Parts: sequence; structure tokens; C-alpha cells
Amino acid sequence: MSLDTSRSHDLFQRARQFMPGGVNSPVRAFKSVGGEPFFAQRAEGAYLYDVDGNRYIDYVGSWGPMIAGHAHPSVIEAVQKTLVDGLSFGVPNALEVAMGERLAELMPSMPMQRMVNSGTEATLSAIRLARGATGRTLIVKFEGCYHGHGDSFLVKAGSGALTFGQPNSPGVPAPLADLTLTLPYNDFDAATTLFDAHGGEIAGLIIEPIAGNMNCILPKDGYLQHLRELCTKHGALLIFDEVMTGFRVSRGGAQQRYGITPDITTLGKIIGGGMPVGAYGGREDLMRQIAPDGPIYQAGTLSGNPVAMAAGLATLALLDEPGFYERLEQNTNRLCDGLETAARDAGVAVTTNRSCAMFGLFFTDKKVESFADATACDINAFNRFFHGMLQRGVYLAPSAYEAGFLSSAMSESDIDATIEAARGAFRDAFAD
Ligand code: HOZ
Repeated sequence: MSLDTSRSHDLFQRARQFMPGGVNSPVRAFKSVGGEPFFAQRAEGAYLYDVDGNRYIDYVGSWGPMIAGHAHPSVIEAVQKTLVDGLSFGVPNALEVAMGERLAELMPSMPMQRMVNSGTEATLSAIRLARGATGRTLIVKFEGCYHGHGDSFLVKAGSGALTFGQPNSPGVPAPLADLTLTLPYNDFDAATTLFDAHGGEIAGLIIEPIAGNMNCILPKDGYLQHLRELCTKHGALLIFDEVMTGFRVSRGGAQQRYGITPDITTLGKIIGGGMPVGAYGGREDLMRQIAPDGPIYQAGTLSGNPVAMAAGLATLALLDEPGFYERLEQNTNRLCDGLETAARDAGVAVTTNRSCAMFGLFFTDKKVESFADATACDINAFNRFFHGMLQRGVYLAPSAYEAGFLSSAMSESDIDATIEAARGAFRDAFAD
């Protein structure tokens, strides 16, 4: 069984001449799973179609934005209606105001925000704000968490940095990297000890409240609260990077799901509905310190772009459909339970983590609660399984260290077809 991907292959050969790895973002090059990426022709609902006409049930969803499925009619309509009036103005527009109001309503911890153009820009700006507001320099992050490719974050980073074995990137000056302290995710005592030693110098602690870049790892009971208390006690700012979890794990993100109020939140993905976008925001006294209200500088030519705002607002409007999150959660449970059963039937050790519309599949029989647990899993087994699924028309993230995403466009029969594919993939990948 082998899909015809000859057109993708030809495009990849051309792409490799002009782009590092033939791609514009590393993980999509398929390097860690082996083989070659397919090239997209179009996408609709739960499916991606490649240039050779193959169809895939898509559990990547453009790495997170497509919570309502691809090319949702109301999002496409909003974009079409907006773009005929011009693509970028460089002056304020009404859609930015509507976005500000909407975000403040969905996430009450961020009554003020600034729109930017990517999640990376959001996190870079958030730590500048934390440093500027506290007058301190140290930033704390977690092993295996990924906050975009800013210098301060490429220290024990997850996602592609982890996939390619370079969690600390060359090119990041050592004196800057030294200002980033790292902690093991879900380790209560390590956090307490670090804050006892350095609390007065820490500007901010940044965390993916549910980690999605070392596969999917949930916080232990009380862990986020513990971090909240440490930050409050030591005068450091708690930054939730909700670029992935924002509006994916509940209508109000992980902060609503766990009942924690961060000082600063970073967003991206869903708030752009598939267009390039990011945002950061927080309490008014902090955000008033951003230029031009205050001295902390941050700017962007395309920030608040009308087409991106229109796509984002249309996507956010879909979250209000009654039962939207309940259905997503049911489907995720159906999928994860089904994958675990299929693996058990095939005699393969697999465990899953899940939170509403995001999940992780691990080749181990143990609970996965930390970076060390995730990296101890059988990565070769994942890679074989990945290709078995791809051949059967199911696209999982091409790395054992990325979370999977569901969309509201997926039906129960898509989930069941995925589980059926998994039965075959487990069987083939683990045959003696
Ligand atoms: N940062 C994304 C994974 N968490 C990868 C994006 C891409 O390669 O397109």
C-alpha cells in the first residue's frame, strides 16, 4: 500500500533548492518521522487534500487555528467581505476594536491587549513587558515548553527545537540565554526552590498551561495554582502562553479551565482563524506601560490587519454555538479511548493525554506528566505509526513532540475511521 505522492515529491525537490529543508517552518519537513512532506492543494472541513488528490483527516489543523475546520463558510465569507475594502491601512480600523472587546469578554484577565502578527511576537513582547514593568531581568520557562523562536525562549525548548535535538539554538548569545532559567514541568519543589533562590530577580514566569510542544502534557492538580502563588509572593509576573490552548481547551482557555488568573496572556492561532496573528494582554496597569501610553516599546506595521481580524472574529463567533466545546470534548474522548483500545488489541503499549480539543498519543504504558516522561517514550514506534496512518489517509503531526488537534468539523464517523486506520497502522507497524 503506497499513496501516489509524485506531485508532492516534485514540488519538494524544487522547494529544497530555495528554502532550508524545503520548508518555511522546520517541523513540517518531516525530518523527524522520515520521508517527505505532502503539499496541500486545498482544505475543507475535517480534511486536507494534497496536490496528488489524496485526502487526509487532519489532526494538525494548521497547527491549531482551525478549530472550526478548514475553510468554514462564515470565516471565508468574512474574509471575502473585508478584503475588497483593502488589505492593510496602517491606521486604526473598527475590526481591531471589535477584536479587543471580544478578547476582553472571553478572557477577563486581559481587559487590555495589543495585537501582533504571530505567537512568537506575542511572547517576545510579553517578556519585554514583564521586564519593563518589574525592572528585573530573569525569565523562567519550562523544559520542553516552546514559546516561539525568540532568543530568550530557545533554551531547553520543545517543538522543532526538541525534534531536531537543538533545544538550545546556536545564535542565541550566552549572556542572554543565561537570563532564562528553566524548570521541570509539573515539579512543585523545583519551582519553590528556584523562587527561594532567585525570586527577587525574576521578572516573569512563562508557561504553556497545558504543554503542547512536547506532545500534550497536562498540569498536575494544583500545579498552576502553586506557580500563581509563587509569582505573587515574589513579585514576578505569571505569563500564560495560550497560543495553543486559548479557545481550544475551553471558551476561556486554560485559565478558565483551571481557574487561574495570569498577569499576562499570549494568544495566536485561533484568534486569527488561519490568518497570521498574535496578541498579548493583561491587567490595565501593566498594559498602560506599553507605548504610546507608556515607555515600553513595541510596534508592528501589519498589526491589527483587517483581514486577519475579520477571520479571527468570525472564528471566535463560532465558539458561541451551543454545545460547541461539549461536542469537541466528546469526540476527543471517543478518539483517545478508541486509540487506546486499538493499541491494546494489537498488543502495543500506548497512553493518551487529552484536554477538550487537544490530545497526545504516547508509545509507553506509563503516565506521561513531564518532559522526561515524554522523551522516554518509543519515538521509533511513533514514527512507524505516523506513516501507517498517513498511508491510510490520516494526518497526525509529523513529530512525536507535538500535540494533536480536533476541529468541530470532525464527525463521529471521521473519528471512527481514524480508529479503524489506527488498527491497521498498529498491526503493520508492530508486526514481528
Ligand atoms: N510551531 C509549530 C509546532 N508547534 C510548527 C509550525 C510549522 O512547522 O508550521
